[in-house]
Amino acid sequence: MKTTSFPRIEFALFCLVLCLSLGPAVSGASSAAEREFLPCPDEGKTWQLVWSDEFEGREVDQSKWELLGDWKRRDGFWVQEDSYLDGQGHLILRTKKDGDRYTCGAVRTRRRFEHRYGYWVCRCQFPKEQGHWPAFWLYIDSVGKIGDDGRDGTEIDIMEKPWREDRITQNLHWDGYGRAHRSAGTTFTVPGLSEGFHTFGLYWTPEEYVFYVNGQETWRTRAGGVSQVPEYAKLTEEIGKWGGDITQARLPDQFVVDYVRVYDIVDAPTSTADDPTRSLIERAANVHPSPQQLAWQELEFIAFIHYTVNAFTDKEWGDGTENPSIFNPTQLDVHQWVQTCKDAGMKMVILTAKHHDGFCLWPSKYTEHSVKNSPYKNGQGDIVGELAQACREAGLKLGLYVSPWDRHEPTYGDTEGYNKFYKNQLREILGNYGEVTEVWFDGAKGENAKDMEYDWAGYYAVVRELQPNAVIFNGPDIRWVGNERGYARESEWSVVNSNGSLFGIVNCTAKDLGSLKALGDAERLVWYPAETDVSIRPGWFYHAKEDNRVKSVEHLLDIYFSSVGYNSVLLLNLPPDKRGLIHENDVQRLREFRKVLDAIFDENLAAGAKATASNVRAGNPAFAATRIADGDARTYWTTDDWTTSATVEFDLGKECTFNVAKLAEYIKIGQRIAAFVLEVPDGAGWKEFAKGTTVGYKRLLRFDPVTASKIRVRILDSRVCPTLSGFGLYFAPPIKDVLGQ
Ligand code: FUL
Repeated sequence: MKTTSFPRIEFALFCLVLCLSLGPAVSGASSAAEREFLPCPDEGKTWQLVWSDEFEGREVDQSKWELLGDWKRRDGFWVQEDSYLDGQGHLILRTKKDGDRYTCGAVRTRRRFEHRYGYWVCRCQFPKEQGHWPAFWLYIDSVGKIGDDGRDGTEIDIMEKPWREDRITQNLHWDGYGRAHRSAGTTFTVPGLSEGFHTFGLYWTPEEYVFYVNGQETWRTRAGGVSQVPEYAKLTEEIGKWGGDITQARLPDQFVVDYVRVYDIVDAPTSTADDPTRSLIERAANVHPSPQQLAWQELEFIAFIHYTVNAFTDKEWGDGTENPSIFNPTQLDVHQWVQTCKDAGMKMVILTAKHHDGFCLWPSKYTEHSVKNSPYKNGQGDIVGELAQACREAGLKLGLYVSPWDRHEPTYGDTEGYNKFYKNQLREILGNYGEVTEVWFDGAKGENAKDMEYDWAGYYAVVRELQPNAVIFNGPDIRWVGNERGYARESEWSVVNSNGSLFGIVNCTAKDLGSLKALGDAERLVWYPAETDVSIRPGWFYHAKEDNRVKSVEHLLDIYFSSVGYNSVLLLNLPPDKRGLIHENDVQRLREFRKVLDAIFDENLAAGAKATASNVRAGNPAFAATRIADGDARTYWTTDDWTTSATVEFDLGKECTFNVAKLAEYIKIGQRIAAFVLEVPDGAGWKEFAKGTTVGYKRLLRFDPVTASKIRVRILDSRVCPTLSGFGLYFAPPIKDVLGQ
């Protein structure tokens, strides 16, 4: 390796470009992405983010990265288990001792993202110990080709740090690694480099490479003639003497990567600053869910369990004067509840741990009005604890409803006293039963309820402190769909303009929350998805007189298509009876409902269909139409920015008959689609057979049976650029055939 002396750091050759001038970014980039150092583009050009990983979530996204190993590498081994996410937005490449061998992590984007030119940048924090070193580099197999210098492929080391001191090296290697091997490089010191996070960037044009550290140019070169071929990114740890003596290292040690982003130079769009509508669209398109909101959305179908003294008094709202001795469920079986929910395909159970009557289903130490003074298990029962345990065993999530309106508690009405009491109860219930995934705050309050101010900010703070992964309903995370009938809006946008109030954030019952008009001044755009709560019976609580009024399968199916199928989560209530069991009629109806859902969605006739699109973002295969129906929800098709209408054609390979379609957007980066139609060939051209407005996480459509071997999705309108990460065609047989009626 040839090293040159440290060049002058030329401060003047870069500029700070705010993301706001970037044009809409197709990324899950966190707000950190809004302030990225980017080299100055030429007049009339701008930067566009074409690929990135912010390392959010819990698992490395293998549609982006290949985990290397397990195999020998230099003096150690690359093993897959040493490459993982820390759950705090970082990729960790760990170096450790494993028996008598040393292992470390390494990842690459080979065959997932290969790209030429542009600005490649990684933000990372270095390991502390000797004997191993981190690197961020680009590579392609043709580096091994001899001739044509490095134009046919060059190893581009944007950063390698084999030293403990504040020193790094940047290098180029081409014409293989044998006798023809050529290289160029630079090594230099940057004070403070060994502490904290730093960025390492490469601006690669057809004519030259410019290297940056923390936005400062460190090396500009045309060595090797400049690679003209797409290359992939590598983030690696390596063990070897170059990095010192590994036997002296205190292990494990970590190389922490905050993000990798790749930007391309594109024509600057007409300035959005002079065009308020365009700038609003751009902002709305780039609001995206938190990891918790995304995980919640993926649950799709969840259960509500309404249970309290009302099951014994035949009421919907208890008044708090009930004697706990009436609460006597003699056959209560949380396993029956959980199994019923699980069999129905529900992924979470939300229990009314305390309804408006104030009666607690756990033995709260803050009140006598609870199971501890009831005959249930002789006062030894704890339904919250029992349910939490049963959910854990069955792999279902747990949610808790704790009514702020409490008609029993004497302090209710005294703002200070009651808020203290309520927060104590929240702490008790959120701190003692393991993981809680959703906390349900009900705004209901009777007309004659005593006046007082709820401390919403304080309540939410308790949830965030004790259950940081929980989403808050009617708080900052999830909104009420606006009715209790089970129907979401046909155009259900998850991006809304908050009105600044803490509870509910928006007017949940408004007809239109998400259109550009509804976003209004758009001062506080937030991701705020809808949850659709509805009961399987007319009432929320069990009443024997409603045993024959359990909703029909047709009705439940209609609700499903209008909630899950309208970009919402369906929260279906199942009220246990006096025995403490979900009634046979409800269980039976849920079984039938599941059977019908399975009969519809069992076979996706579009799975693996050949797909082509009228536009693919930057012509990049990573965003090709083939990513839609590949069965992987983490890959998606998208277009260039401001290509707001486009078509995707699916070739099913054979004639199929279908009457249900499913579309899914890649909402991790926002919600975009505003209008679309589905079409099939009619001899002369294409004929429309179904249409819709928003898509979001999931859009389901029902229509009369269509038979075709080709189908086209025509996106008529979207915000900045549409995305699709899933597409399905299904045949729904008549319900009576499925149920053998
Ligand atoms: C409402 C409550 O008043 C009902 O009783 C029920 O719990 C429903 C889900 O929310 O606001």
